[in-house]
Amino acid sequence: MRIIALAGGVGGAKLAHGLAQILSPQELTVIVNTGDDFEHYGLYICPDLDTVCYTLAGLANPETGWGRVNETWNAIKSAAALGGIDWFNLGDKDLGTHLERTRRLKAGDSLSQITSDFCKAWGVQHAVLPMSDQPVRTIVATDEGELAFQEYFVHRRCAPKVTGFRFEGADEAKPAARAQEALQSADAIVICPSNPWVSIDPIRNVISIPAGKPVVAVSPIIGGEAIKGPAAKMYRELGIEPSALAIANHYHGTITHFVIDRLDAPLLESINALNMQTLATNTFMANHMDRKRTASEVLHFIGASV
Ligand code: FO1
Repeated sequence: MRIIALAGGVGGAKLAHGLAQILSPQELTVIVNTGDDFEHYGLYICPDLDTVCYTLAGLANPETGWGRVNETWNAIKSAAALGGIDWFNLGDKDLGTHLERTRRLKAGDSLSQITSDFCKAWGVQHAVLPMSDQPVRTIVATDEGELAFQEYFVHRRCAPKVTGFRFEGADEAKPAARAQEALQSADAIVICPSNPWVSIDPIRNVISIPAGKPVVAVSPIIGGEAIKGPAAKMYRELGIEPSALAIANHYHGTITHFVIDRLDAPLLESINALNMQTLATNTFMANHMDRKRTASEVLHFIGASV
C-alpha cells in the first residue's frame, strides 16, 4: 500500500518516524511543510525538512525534537560574542546542513534534489519531499502586526495574539514534481499530528489532496492542549475552543478518517456526526515504540495490510 504522510515539525516527524519503521521506502513518502523556511545569516534554513530528515535518520536532538543530537554551539556563541543574532540556536553540526543547502541552492539545484541527496548521506531510505521547490512563507498576523514565522515562533516565543495566517508565495508555488506524482499514485494519505494552522495548511495551500482515497488525520490536540507548540493557543486566540473536535472541523471535507486520543473519547459522538470514521486510542508518542504503535494503529484503521 502506498502511503503519503503530510508532516510539519516535531509532532509530525514522530508519526512519520513510526510509519517509516513499518513501511518500506517503496510504500511511504513524506511530504513536508516549507512555510517555516527562512534566511538567517545569509543561510537558507528549512526547519521542518531538517526535523523530519534528522528524525528518520536517528540524528535528531531527543530533548527538543529539532536540530541535531550531541550538538555543540561554538559558531553561534562566537557570532553572539561579536554582537550577532543568537535567538535562533544554530548548532555546529546543523550549520553544516544550512551551509551546504545554501551553496547548492545558489548553484541552481532544487530543494527536492538537495533533500534527496542529504537523505542519502544521512542514511534515510524513505523519500522526504518538500511540498514545493518554490519558496512559500508562513506569515502570522498578530495584534502587533504581521510577523515572519520564526520571528513569531522562536524570537517572540509565540507570545503575540494571533489573528490570522497567510502563506506568501503559495499561489505561485507549484507542488514539487515528485510530491504531486506520489499523491496521485498514493493509496492513502496520513495527515500527521502537526499544527494544522502553520504546518498542514501551508501544504494544503500548495498541494491539492486528491479525493476518492482514504485520508486519515491524527489529532495534534489531546485533552484540549497541544503536545508541543502553540496550536491550542492559536485556536483560542482565533475564538475556537481547542479540542480534537476543533481539529475535526478544521479538516472537515478533507479527511475520511480521524484518530483522537482515548482521553477525548467523549468527543467521539460529535466528531462522528461530521461524517468521518473516528478511532480513539493512545496517540501520545513518548518513545520510538509509541511512534511505531501509533503508526500501526493508524494504518490498520484505514485498512492498510501491514
Ligand atoms: N525552535 C526554538 O524554539 N528555538 C530555537 O532556537 C530553534 C532553532 C532551530 C534551529 C534549526 C531548526 O531546524 C529548528 C529550530 N527550531 C528552534 C525549531 C523550529 O523553529 C520549529 O521546529 C519549526 O519551525 C516549527 O516546527
